[in-house]
Amino acid sequence: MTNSDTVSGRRIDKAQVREWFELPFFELLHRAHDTHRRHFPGQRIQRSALLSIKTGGCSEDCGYCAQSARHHAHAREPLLDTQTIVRHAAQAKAAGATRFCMGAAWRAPKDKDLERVAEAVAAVKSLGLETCVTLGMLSPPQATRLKEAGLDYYNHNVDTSPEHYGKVITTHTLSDRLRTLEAVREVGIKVCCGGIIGMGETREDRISMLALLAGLDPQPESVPINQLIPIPGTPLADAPPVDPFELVRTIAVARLALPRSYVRLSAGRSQMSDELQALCFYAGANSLFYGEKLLTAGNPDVAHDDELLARLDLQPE
Ligand code: SAM
Ligand code: DTB
Ligand code: SF4
Repeated sequence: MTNSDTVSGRRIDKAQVREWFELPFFELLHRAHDTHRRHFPGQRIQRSALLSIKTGGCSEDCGYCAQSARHHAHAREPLLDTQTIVRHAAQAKAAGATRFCMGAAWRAPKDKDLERVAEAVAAVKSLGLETCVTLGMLSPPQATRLKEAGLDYYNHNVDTSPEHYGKVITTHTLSDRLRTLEAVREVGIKVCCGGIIGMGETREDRISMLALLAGLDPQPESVPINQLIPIPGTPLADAPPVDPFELVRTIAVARLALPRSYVRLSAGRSQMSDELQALCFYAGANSLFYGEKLLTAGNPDVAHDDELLARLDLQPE
């Protein structure tokens, strides 16, 4: 049975995901790369730009996050105006990004703020960019409003396994997040949903998280795999780093479990060698954040990424 048969033919449960994780490293890489090549052109990579449109002061206590008001405060910046957002989007387009993602540090947006974001989405979309926002929890009418504005993707991560979730975040639950994902799906916005590795979770947690993501029906179109960027002053500042080959395995299993999704090698690339990133691309990662800054933390500079992609003969979408 091929992997795609597995995907269309039966549920991807934890046992299946565990079996993949436990394959010999090169057998796993081989299968993941083969699956990747069956569903995507082998030498293409999608690039998304990211802009923090409202920074810091968030009510939630996510243990990894620089923007929680409960941790040692980071820079705070109120919601940017549409003109400023559009200026950044135009620059990102000129630099080569095809998707523009806007992030806001909210538990959930107020309706008046959502209206301003909807305006910004429509304006960014009119530049010919795909649009994505991540604003926290949404009500069904808010999802409808974003759909009307022309939003393509909503990012809302499950972040970790159901078992580990409560050890990282206590101010909302995984069920809250799943409810927002449903509201977004319901109105026909594409879903970007993934998680973080390196938050003190076990491999069993990573298995459980990937089984959860693979079981979303339909599967998310886009799956960001973030490696924790340890932020001083947050509870996870000293989390033990994950073995880089475990990251590669996680990407490879994500590729097998979600064969048609874009798998984005997201936060943490500044801390990775070029060689490690190349292994991740071979394992099935086919998207990245492009631009010097993520939301508050750094990302490789554009010149370095351009050179890396050229050295690997990867063509930007
Ligand atoms: N407030 C919204 C939310 O929680 O969905 C949107 C912004 S939040 C910063 C978006 C995602 O960024 C989180 O779900 C998490 O996966 C990722 N993230 C945040 N801080 C991170 C860090 N220090 N290292 C890695 N990923 C991080
Ligand atoms: C996602 O999964 N990763 C991005 C995006 N969605 C919004 C955010 C990464 C944030 C990294 C830490 C920071 O910049 O503060
Ligand atoms: Fe707030 Fe999102 Fe950061 Fe959690 S991850 S503290 S909800 S900005």
